[in-house]
Amino acid sequence: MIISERDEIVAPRLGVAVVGCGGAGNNALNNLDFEGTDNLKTIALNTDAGHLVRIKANRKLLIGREFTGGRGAGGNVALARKAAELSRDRLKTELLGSSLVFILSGMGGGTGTGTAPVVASVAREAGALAVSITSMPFDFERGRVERARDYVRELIHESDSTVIMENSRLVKQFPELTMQQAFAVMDTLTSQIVTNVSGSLLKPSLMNIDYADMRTIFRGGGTSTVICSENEDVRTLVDDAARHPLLQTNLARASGAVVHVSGGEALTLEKTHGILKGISDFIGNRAHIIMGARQVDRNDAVLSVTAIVTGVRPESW
Ligand SMILES: Nc1nc2c(ncn2[C@@H]2O[C@H](COP(=O)(O)OP(=O)(O)OP(=O)(O)O)[C@@H](O)[C@H]2O)c(=O)[nH]1
Ligand SMILES: [Mg+2]
Repeated sequence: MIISERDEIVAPRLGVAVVGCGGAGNNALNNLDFEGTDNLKTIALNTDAGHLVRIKANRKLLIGREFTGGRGAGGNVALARKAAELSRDRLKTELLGSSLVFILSGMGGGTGTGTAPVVASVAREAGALAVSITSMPFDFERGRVERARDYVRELIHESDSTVIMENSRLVKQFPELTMQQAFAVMDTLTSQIVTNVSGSLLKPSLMNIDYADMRTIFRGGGTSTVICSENEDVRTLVDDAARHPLLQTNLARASGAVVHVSGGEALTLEKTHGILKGISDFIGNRAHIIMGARQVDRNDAVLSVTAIVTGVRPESW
């Protein structure tokens, strides 16, 4: 191809979409703070009209009204899946133009379990990288645990990468937490991952994450886990991240990681380097690691790190 001087070469603008599926997915979506992030779209999808009303999102899709009356799927995965399948075209229209789609859900109920794999499949059809973030039920949720195990495989199959957060793991680590507090921990983690990764793709950063690199990491990912920590001191920050309750102890098979560091004025080049080096040391040098760093508007000295580590299977599987 010959490009004349008058031709302007414009890099295509990246777009990110975040889709909340079912109750848990939409609660997590509602918790996100995307202020000032252009090119980011939030979509709330549910069979439950009453829950959708309470969610803030750029688009709200009530699906399956003809068979649920807008009252939720009541744990019926097949019904929710059918509702999502019938809404593929609407969904695809919403997702066209997004390079990265995060799909948020909690496994174990009807809507999140049945719709998240369909959303992931539509996202990929629309040309996007589909990264699902889902939670597995608490052990005491009985029937839901088996249902979640059966169906999460579908989600993994349809997504480029699936971040799995196990509620029961959190309980073992922090038995004093109430269920609502445990959900809040999960929702905060989801929020940090989604906002940091989107931010360092879309916002000007000290070190931007490269979309092509991220694609490579997530494409080979399978299942992933998340870690995060906050501290003023670099060493403590890295040690806490390494001991994160949701982190699988066996990182030997980790194939990649997307690591993001942020902080206010305290985030010097030396500290950024120290954190990134510390994190890559414990993830191991077999993994393909990409990094982003962004200075944010905060006037304390707290630094924070979040990472998605790919190729890590939950221990209990
Ligand atoms: N992180 C998080 N997890 C939740 C929350 N609420 C429920 N969960 C978990 O997610 C699983 C699925 O629950 P919901 O998302 O409410 O179910 P749903 O997908 O709306 O399914 P139906 O209501 O049956 O259509 C539960 O078994 C819980 O383990 C929440 O607010 N945050
Ligand atoms: Mg529901």
